[in-house]
Amino acid sequence: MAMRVFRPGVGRRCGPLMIRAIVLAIVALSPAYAATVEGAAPVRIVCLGDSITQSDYAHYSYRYGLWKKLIDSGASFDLVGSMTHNWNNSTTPPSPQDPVWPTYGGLSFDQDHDGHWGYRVDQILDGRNDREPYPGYGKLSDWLAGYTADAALVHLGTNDAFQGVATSTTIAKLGQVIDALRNDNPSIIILLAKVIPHTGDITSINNLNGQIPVLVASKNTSQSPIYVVDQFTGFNASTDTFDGVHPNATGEGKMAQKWFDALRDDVFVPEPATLALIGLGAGVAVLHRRRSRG
Ligand SMILES: [Ca+2]
Repeated sequence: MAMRVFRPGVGRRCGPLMIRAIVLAIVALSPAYAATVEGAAPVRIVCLGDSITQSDYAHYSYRYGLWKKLIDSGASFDLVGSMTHNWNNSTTPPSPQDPVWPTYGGLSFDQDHDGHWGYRVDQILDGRNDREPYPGYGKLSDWLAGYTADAALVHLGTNDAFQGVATSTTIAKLGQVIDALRNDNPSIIILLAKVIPHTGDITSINNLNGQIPVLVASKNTSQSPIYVVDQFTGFNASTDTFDGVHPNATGEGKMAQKWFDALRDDVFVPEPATLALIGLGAGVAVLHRRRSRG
């Protein structure tokens, strides 16, 4: 099984008949991912964020559950990023200390990511000077020099909200993150999160999340589409975190599912199923015209 990358904009031009045909094809060929594309290049996915993306040495991170779901789907993918370790709860240059991720399907967890513990959005853009040479020091343009992503899962703004940064500032900086990602890949597909809640006063989180769809609407393009991924709804900070902020196993599972659903819907499509549906749609269209003439 393999999925391929969605071509931005193509789906948006489908007419009602083609959409109906695609739905029929997917139903006919379910499971939807029982499709194979030989030789398709892996879709490079970066998980970009703060500690909620990185997670610490005692927790797998949502990335592990997402990785397993992508494997199960048959997707051809590669997690990318400048980071390969979780946070070790130390402010001094550490020796790596990670959870022991179980192998899955005979594969070892792909640890590449760009989750940076404690980072605000402006620090993602500009770096921070209080952490060198701690892993994670640096900034997005530096990190992107080492890889290119086809899709970015962005969960940022929590630290900004904690530290009282104005929502308008955070949103403006998130817009610059989008610009930086596009500077590295003009056709990147961006999944931008409404961030998860924490157990404190979440007024600022709510304010931020309320502006995420506005930002997405203002920055969305056919070449580089952006989609809102609502990580907030359904996430219970009391029961889905281990410290009121960072996801525990159930929280990681919820986040992984939301990201996976978005990747499935907005980044990957089952190629043969799509082709079959288009073919079916064309046949139906021809049939319809003949009947009309006849
Ligand atoms: Ca990788």
